[in-house]
Amino acid sequence: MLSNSIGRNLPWLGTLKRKTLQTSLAVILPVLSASAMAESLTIGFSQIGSESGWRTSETESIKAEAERRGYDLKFSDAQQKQENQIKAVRSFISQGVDGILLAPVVETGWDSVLKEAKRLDIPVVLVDRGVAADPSLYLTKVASDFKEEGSLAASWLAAETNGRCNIVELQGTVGSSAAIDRKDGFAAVIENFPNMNVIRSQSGDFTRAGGKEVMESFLKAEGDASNICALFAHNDDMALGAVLAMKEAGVEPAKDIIVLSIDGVPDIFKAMMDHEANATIELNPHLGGPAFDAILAHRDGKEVDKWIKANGPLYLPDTAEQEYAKRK
Ligand code: GZL
Repeated sequence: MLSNSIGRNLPWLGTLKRKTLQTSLAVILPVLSASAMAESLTIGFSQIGSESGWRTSETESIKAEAERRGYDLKFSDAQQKQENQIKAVRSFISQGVDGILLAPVVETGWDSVLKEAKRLDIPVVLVDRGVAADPSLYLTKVASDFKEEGSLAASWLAAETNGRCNIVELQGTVGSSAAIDRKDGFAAVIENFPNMNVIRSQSGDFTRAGGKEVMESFLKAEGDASNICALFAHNDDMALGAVLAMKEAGVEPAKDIIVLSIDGVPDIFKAMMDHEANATIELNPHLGGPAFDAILAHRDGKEVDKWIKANGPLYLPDTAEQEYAKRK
């Protein structure tokens, strides 16, 4: 079809035999498609902050992927404040970027700024967390199923403790989809075990300092650790902070209290090698590729799924050394 149209519109081509034309097309088309692939985009990326080792890995991975593709990535670190993220998204919109990546610190409060982007047909891709907004307001979400992570964590703990365990829980950032859904997924499983109970639960805001501070308060409130069977932390950084608090209180982490968390950052594998952590569920930080591909697909007029999932497996100390070597 294309060969006919080229023949009609370029008379000099008319003298070429079909074979020659097909040869020409065989040369031209790959170049065209390659240049379409190498289309240089300008992308705005509103990142939450640098509260955890995982967050830093995610930022570095997305920046590296943009670099690899030759994109102009405009990066904003919101220091974990939603108002800074909204300001950054508005700035990207006024700069007329080709697409926006948003890691939403909390679930609510995004409708108006997402509508502003939609009005100008600037696709917004949610990376790593979700929003409580009309899905038509964003192109897609590239994130794990946090409920699945929570239920995987609880299922492992139930098997590990024969369904008998008093648990203290370090929740992530209040109002974040990661914290809300990990907590719900975990609770939905342990409610099937009458002798498994979350006896204390509080937010450590996904940071090491927060995890340490809250774990200190749990130990103080309990008087000693004998009534605590396990810690479930919504991320490794809070678990590592809690491990410090346990050691300062003379409690042996991973022995006196099981240490279970999520992210799979290098330091949690190091803690396993030091016999100070028991299990982690990997969270994939490499979200740039799927996010950028979704924007390209949108530009090509293709349908994009509303949720591009990337759940990871649970790791135990028996493979910690090789996992640490891969990640450090
Ligand atoms: C989850 C992500 C969480 C990580 C934490 O996708 O939003 O935020 O589990 C990070 O390490 O702070």
